[in-house]
Amino acid sequence: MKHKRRSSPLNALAMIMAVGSIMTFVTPDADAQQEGRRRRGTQEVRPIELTPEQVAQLTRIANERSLNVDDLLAAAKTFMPSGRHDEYVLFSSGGHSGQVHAIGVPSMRLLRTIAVFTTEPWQGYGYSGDDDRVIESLKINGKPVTWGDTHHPALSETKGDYDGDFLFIGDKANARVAVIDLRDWETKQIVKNPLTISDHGAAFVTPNTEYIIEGGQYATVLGYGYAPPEEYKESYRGMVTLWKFDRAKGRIDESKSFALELPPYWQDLADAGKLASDGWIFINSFNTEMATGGVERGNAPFEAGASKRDMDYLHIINWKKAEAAFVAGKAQSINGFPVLSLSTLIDDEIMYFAPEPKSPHGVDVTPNGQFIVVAGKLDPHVTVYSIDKITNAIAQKKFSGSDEYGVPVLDFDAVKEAQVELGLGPLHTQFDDKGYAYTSLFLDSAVARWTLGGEYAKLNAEQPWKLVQKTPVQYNIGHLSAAEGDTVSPDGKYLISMSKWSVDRFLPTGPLLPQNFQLLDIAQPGNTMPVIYDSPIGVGEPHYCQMIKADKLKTWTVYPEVGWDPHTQRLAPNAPKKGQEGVVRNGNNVLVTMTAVRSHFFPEHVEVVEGDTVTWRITALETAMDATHGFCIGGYNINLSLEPGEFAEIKFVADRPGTYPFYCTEFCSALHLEMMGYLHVKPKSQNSAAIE
Ligand code: K7E
Ligand code: CUA
Repeated sequence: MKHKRRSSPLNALAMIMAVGSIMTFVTPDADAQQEGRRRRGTQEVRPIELTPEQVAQLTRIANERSLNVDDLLAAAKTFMPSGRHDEYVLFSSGGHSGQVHAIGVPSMRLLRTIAVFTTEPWQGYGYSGDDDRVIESLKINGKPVTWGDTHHPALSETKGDYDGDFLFIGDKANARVAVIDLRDWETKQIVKNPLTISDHGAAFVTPNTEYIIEGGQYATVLGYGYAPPEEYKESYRGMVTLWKFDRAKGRIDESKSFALELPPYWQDLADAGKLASDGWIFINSFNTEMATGGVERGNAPFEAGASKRDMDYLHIINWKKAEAAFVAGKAQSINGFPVLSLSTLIDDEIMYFAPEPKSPHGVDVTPNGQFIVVAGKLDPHVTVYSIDKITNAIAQKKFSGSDEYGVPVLDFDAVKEAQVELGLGPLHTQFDDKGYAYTSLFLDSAVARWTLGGEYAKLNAEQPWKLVQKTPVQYNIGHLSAAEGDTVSPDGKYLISMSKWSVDRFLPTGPLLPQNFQLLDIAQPGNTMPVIYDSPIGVGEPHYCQMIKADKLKTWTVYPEVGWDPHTQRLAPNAPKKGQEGVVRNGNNVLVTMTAVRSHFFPEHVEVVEGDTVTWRITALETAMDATHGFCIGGYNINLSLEPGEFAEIKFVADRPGTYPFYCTEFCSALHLEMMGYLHVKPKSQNSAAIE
């Protein structure tokens, strides 16, 4: 039943007429906007030859701006003329901003932030009123946890190569994993690990994205249990979870996912084997001392207790055998989630340990899968293991003993391929196409280039397993990322140094300074590896990023059909259609059916009564690229982003009477400011006279 205010000067007929007159007025505006864009295209590309006058001009500008020749070359390598697109896209974690940032390479321009674990109004992420889908997905034990600490993004892979379909990322603070669909660059799913509070080794994928790996970090009593620190060894446990990915659905299938119980060491980063090592997962650990800290009780602090031993354990896990044990029903349920016990891991020969030097951090598998590189944090070397040596040692039972929980420990010398001294504080390693590896040196503030051995030795002029050079970075690099650097066929060319401290690199921004992403040109072999761009990252503290060739992405620029629901990636059956708009009351429930197109909402007046439950559906009728509208209702904490073709639904109880302007929050057109309307929430006391 439609209702209207008797006294309203805008009766339905007048409203329709007003809309009609605006439409005729608006159409030329929208067309002119499109036409103007077509006229201003990209500049023409022709080979250049600098005239003596131009050389003189360049020289003069360089001198005026105090630029040297290297600076000019760096500018030429990174500058993107207007309208030209970058060759690579870097998907970066946003650290405790909870988001993912997409950056073009080599220009280093920030293209977009993707809202993941933190609500974000520009994208209408978490601002659709009561029962918001995002808020629901962010709930832990019934309470919304509206931020995350994103560390490791992982692009989906097919045969060990980025396929450009999906991106996964872990939330270290809350042990969650998110799935982002790279057709519309939106978060589609968030799963919470039922075993552990926080994690770290997430997300990493197996070579065909069969599983998304989520490794733990700080041991707890699995399944949200409790035990005092005195019972650490008996009751606390580590874990790694294998989330099964259903590619056709584009979702993690929780019913086919399972975990492995690990000793209460602090598992750190993980990587999946590929090619030669396909079927294996490698996970670092520290605090194999099982220190329980307690400075307040006069004990050694964690930092000392957890660094006492010279060796920790590289966890070597056969995930195909683990999967077989899970399918065979060998898992036990903890907090409703299937877990393979430590004894199953030992009995079924699923997991082995290899000693690794002192509190390692990064573990990275070479593109051919042959070598596993571990970087030691407190050890100036990287330690390289060979998968052939590991599988031989397992077959020949070359063990140096077992750990406290009975896990067999492989003999270090039997599995070690090489150790290469690089410098202070090695953390993470990446690879290129010329047989080089690149390791971040946190304490040295440098990127080390070194040579791999085996089949890689023939790809460059230097001796295998040798440091080639170090490029200083500013300052204190954490992760680094090379073009297609985690695939079976890296591109080389570009490397990002994710420098944690920017100190004096940029204008100060108060006491909170941005991070510094530095672009290194790694195209030349040998000892040439200059930094060619510094990019302030003032949107969080990124940890890891991955760089994909832009032409692998199959991005939609508008939704495939008008009335599209991005959450289901399907046409929404109840999406409002043009001509069906209206306001329908059913008891205390009011259903608003609305469309949005440049430059009006239809309807423009919505009248409800205090206490009504309002369901409000909007379809953006636009089909032109970039014709996005917003929709906000001030005071009700509501804001949507309505991209071309998108359908969205909001729900709220109209619990405060008043006259609420709603408007389009995206400057969409010349008449954007007029793209508004009123929500009239009539006080209950005046209601009896109001409804016909
Ligand atoms: Cu080194 Cu979480 Cu990968 Cu930070 S981690 S840097
Ligand atoms: Cu639509 Cu502004």
